[in-house]
Amino acid sequence: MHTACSPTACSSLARFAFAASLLIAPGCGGGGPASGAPQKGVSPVAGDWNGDGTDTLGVYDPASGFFFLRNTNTSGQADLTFSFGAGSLAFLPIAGDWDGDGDDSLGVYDPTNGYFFLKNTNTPGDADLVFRFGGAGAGGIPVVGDWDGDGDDSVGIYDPSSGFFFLKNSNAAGNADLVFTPSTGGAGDEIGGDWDGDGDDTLGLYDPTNGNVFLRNSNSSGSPDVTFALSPSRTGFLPIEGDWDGDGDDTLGLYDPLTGGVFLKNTNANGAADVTFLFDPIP
Ligand SMILES: [Ca+2]
Ligand SMILES: [Ca+2]
Ligand SMILES: [Ca+2]
Ligand SMILES: [Ca+2]
Repeated sequence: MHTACSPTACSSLARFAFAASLLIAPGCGGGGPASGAPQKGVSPVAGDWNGDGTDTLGVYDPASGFFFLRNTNTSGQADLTFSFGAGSLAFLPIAGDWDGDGDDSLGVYDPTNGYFFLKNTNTPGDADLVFRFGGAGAGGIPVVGDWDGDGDDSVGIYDPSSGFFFLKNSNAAGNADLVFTPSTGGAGDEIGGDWDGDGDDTLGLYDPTNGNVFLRNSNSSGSPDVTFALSPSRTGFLPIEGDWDGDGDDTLGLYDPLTGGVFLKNTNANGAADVTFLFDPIP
């Protein structure tokens, strides 16, 4: 669950037919929300910020390093606004339940050196966890999920240069716990979530050129278990995933960073969005 994609990061594409949830966006911390100027290069993140069992949207603004989180999937202003730690325009935002206490919080990944900066609370301050792990080199794309189904989310990296996923079951330095590459070809944005509601998160892929989604229910090489077309798919729309209706499985959605349009689907199947609203927290 929990992912975000920036137009730049996500376009660095993955080559395979399924993928995972990832997040991506440049960012960095600063004094306060930037004002004026166009700031539509924002990236969506999704998570259960208040621990009530449903995932909702957030937006990360790379220009200011601020996160804007909303606790309901409805139009309106952000319920939480903050930045944390030092930042860099290269940073990519991620979200997950790092400490397994039931709520999701934020993090950023620095693709230039492989370091993760994770925060256990959605508040300003220094990161609670800072580490990098062996396996993937620089230039990776972060993914997040509860790969082992033990109740906490941990990170992973997709290495576009090799096509391998490196997943870690703990948010700490060390070697990757799972290393594999998808067996099928394709390009798109990696996503991750608990597609089948069995308690563990697995990978998937969204192809922004046609809206096709490829989901895999196990973290291993192989063909996708579920394929469908997400709509309305348009150029520039970014995939998000989460448990929008709190029924225990993660499903897909799309965010339009230009208008703040949100389109959420409650099933991983063809068809129109079940929930649509606007979340455009940056004037
Ligand atoms: Ca929630
Ligand atoms: Ca938590
Ligand atoms: Ca876990
Ligand atoms: Ca699962």
